[in-house]
Amino acid sequence: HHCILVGAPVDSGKRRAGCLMGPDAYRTAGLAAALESLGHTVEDIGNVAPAAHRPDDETGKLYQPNLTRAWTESLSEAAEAAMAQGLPIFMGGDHALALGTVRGVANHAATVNRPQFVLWLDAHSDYHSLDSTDSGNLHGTPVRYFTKTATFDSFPPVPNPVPPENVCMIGLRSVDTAERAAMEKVGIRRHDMREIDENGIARPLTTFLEHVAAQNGMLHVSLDVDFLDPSVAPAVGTTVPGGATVREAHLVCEILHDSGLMTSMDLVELNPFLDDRGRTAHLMVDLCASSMGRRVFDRPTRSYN
Ligand code: DIR
Ligand code: MN
Ligand code: MN
Ligand code: MN
Repeated sequence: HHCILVGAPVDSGKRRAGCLMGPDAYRTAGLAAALESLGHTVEDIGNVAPAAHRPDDETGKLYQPNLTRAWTESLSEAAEAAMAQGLPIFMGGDHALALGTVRGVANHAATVNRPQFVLWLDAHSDYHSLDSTDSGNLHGTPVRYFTKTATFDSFPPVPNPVPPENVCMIGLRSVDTAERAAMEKVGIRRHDMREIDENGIARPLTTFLEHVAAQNGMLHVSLDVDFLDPSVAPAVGTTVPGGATVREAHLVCEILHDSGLMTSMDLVELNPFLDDRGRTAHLMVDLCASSMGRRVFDRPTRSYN
């Protein structure tokens, strides 16, 4: 693959600062070299900047809506452009960046007449509307936005929404009441940690991937640091106990690679200010490497039946 590293130092999606340092933490942790060692070509295009915008004030319930809108505009453009050149990896930045990246990759998918799918690896469902959010933090809203299942006032319109049936969430363990009620009305594939405990993590993923493959879909993977258990990934502002283990996360990424379906990826919510000697940044780089082909041994290409 030709991997395009896109820095997205979005820090406006929630109040605790630090995600702006994410792109440089991934660079420092060796993301480009890890991908090159797997035989990919890598191009780091530097950091995207937010579009021109009016400064935010402290009125209103939403936190920094003007800045987040500006990021949505510039990242959507950058994502659509990068899709035409290779496989973009968006180095976040908090999860508000996905308002832009998913809007952009879905626009690209429409130009090549293929359906867009999204795998959301997160403790949270990020399915708030501008009305339902209690926190006012826009990192809790991208899935609602790119599925166009609510109106988002003065945000850029979504010309190519991702159908809710094309979204699969794995790792859920913190879903707000309003999100849960809204999700029950649509066909998002949602897999909470209890299901993973009972059945393993491979089953819901492979079922979803078969669905993506059957439709010749494009697949965007959005990996939130808090998908992982905080004991192995402490560098995130919204830790939730009971997350994926290191091996569960690698298995997801290894299966993704073997599927050959992933066409773009977000690495989000890393807050290097909260890290422990870079261990979370390194784990995220290792997971990205697994999703791009790193393995211990090759697997047999045939099945055993
Ligand atoms: C939380 C979102 N449900 C909120 N938390 C997230 O603020 O609405 N953390 N997305 O990563
Ligand atoms: Mn998230
Ligand atoms: Mn989260
Ligand atoms: Mn490959």
